[in-house]
Amino acid sequence: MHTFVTYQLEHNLALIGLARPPVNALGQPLRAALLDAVERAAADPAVNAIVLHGSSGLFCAGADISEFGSEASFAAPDLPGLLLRLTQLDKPLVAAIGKLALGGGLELALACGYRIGEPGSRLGLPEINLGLLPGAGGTQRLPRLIGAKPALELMLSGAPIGAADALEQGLLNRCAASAATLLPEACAYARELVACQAPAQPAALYPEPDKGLPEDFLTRFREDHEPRWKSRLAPRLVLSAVEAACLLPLEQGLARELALFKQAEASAQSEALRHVFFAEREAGRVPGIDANTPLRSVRNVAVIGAGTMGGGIAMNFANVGIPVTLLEREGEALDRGLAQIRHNYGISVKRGKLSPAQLEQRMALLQGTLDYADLADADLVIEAVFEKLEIKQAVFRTLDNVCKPGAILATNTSSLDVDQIAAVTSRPQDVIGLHFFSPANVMRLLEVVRGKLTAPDVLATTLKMGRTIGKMPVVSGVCFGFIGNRMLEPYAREAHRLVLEGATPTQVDGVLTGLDLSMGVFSMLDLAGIDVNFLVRDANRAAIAHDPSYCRLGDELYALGRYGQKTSRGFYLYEGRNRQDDYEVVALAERLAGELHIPRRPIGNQEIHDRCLFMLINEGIQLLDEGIALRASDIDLVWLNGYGFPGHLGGPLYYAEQLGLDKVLATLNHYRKALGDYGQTWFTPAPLLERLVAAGKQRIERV
Ligand code: 3H9
Repeated sequence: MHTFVTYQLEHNLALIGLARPPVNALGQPLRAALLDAVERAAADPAVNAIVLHGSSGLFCAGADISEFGSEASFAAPDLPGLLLRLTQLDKPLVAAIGKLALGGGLELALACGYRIGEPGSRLGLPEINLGLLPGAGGTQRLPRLIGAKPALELMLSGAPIGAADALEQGLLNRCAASAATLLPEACAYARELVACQAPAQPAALYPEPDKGLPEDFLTRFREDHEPRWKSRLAPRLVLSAVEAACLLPLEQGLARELALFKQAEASAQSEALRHVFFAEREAGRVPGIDANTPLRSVRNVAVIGAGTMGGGIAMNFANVGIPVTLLEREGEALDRGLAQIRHNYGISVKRGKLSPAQLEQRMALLQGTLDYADLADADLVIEAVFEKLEIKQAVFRTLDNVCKPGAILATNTSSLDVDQIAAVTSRPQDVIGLHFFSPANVMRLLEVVRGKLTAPDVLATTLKMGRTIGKMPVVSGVCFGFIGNRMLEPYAREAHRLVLEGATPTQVDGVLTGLDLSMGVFSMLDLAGIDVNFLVRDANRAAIAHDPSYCRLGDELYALGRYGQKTSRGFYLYEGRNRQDDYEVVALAERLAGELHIPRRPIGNQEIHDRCLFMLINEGIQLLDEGIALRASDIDLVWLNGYGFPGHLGGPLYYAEQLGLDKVLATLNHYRKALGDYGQTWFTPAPLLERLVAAGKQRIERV
């Protein structure tokens, strides 16, 4: 039988070790075992103090996320009650924080009177990423320990801090010399506390957490931050809880926190974000590879093309200490590329995110070259040249000649056929697509495109590499545009068409940003470049030629040289970063509608929502049916991490499930009829959607 905790008595100290791999999530079984162990120590007169630690070194990653939304979440002993009990013991408790104390794990440490970390410890309250707030005393005890402002920042950012910061902020009392000495140092600390008769719970350092802050601090804070929160609930609840910490006695504050937590836990937003949490872990499980798949070693990387994309890709590797050879055709372009990278790092230095020394270290990892021969030793080569099949094939022929056997040859194509690129080499098993999103040093999504012949170890290696450089890798099969851009096509097509029918770009974008997407279609196209979008569309012209209205507005803007932000004109007019509507675009839409015999009419927001979003969803379901995406949640991850879909809606396919698949299907069928020939052409429901609805399924899966 599993015991979930270890218990040792050592010279009047009780050592209680959390032992629930992999991360000591505080699910009901661990809570019960911990309470038993603590009561045993409390009742034993031979015990003077308690040291709480993670028996395998890692302290605790918080509440068990899989329990949320079920009865187990607050099954006895519940976490707030358990932690309250810890604060009532009359023996000092020392939390020995190895590696991680996150969420409920940090709250557990806060309920202990004393905390010691090690140099590698990371402490944080990431509940906000799950649409939650700390619900086991964190919102009340942390402000009383470090003050309202830093506590609020920790809770709202959700990002963990390191041991040095935690020590400085007063979150840790001490830091051990190393992870190996953490436990003995924690025991020595406990003995000192006993020797000096320290109280089991030291007095709060900030009994009034907002003391010293301006009187209207919280009101101003809310006003300043609310616009960025859009419709997110959790940050507002965090703020309410901290308000309670400032206004109410601890006991009442804890009760208020609990009520707020339960509200968050029951919210659709939190449920969606929990879906995202598990989707991210699931994405790593790929048929054909597992923990036993051997990995190729990637000690150095080469990137071909020092433009915006190539430069951004190269930065990802330099950021984690991997040397990169950057290849360009001409010295001037190479110099420009390297200067741009230095400029980008310079911005991070200005923002205090990087030290000047770190900038130099990273630049030193980047080696420019004009000679393919310098790529002979690269373990991984990523091509980021112009998006044209013949050009990319030529690059791969050269790579085939110069690269060492076993090197992974990757293309950053956003839409071309990876198999056709692989086919020009003598080693298609080593070829894979690595589709980074612009700006490549910032965007988290990495589509890993598995070709027909891509070897399992190449896939496994690139997936791992993707995580190492901080990306969210999602596997896609080969098709035009892969997962993300293929779904973008019908979504953008519908947006274009709606403007011909009578909507305006602002109206369409407003509906989408109203849903909390980070950008509307037209702002996104203006940013990405109408020319870029045109060229991608043009490469696939045969598939759309039968619809003369297809993205016609975009084609015309391209012909006018209105490429978007870079030319200060696109779907909108730009003055610096300011965006305005342009009556010329509306006039153009009117003219095109006339030529194409498209009747213009007022378009309602619901219609914009349904036509854009349901087209996106329909294409996603079709991709799943074709096996291009492995699972619905992978598709969600692509749109969440690459296209600004809001996490609290869980991704487009999760969103469809919440709306009801029958509703999505009925709406598609409605427009199929209502929009005449156009509807007949484009509004065919994906057969999988029809099968799912016919089978009464609520979840999107392959059936
Ligand atoms: C909370 O605490 C609420 C309280 O305030 C109030 C309560 C009343 N629960 O990510 P990995 C699993 S909210 C359940 O692949 P890594 C994970 O699913 C919680 N399971 O490894 C995976 O399982 P599998 C606040 C969890 O090394 C395995 O562990 N805490 C939990 O890259 C390995 O995870 C958080 O939000 C959990 N809490 O990263 C922390 N954590 O192998 C969330 C992990 O079957 N967790 N698992 O797929 C993390 O950020 C990362 O998992 C962590 C490890 C950094 C810990």
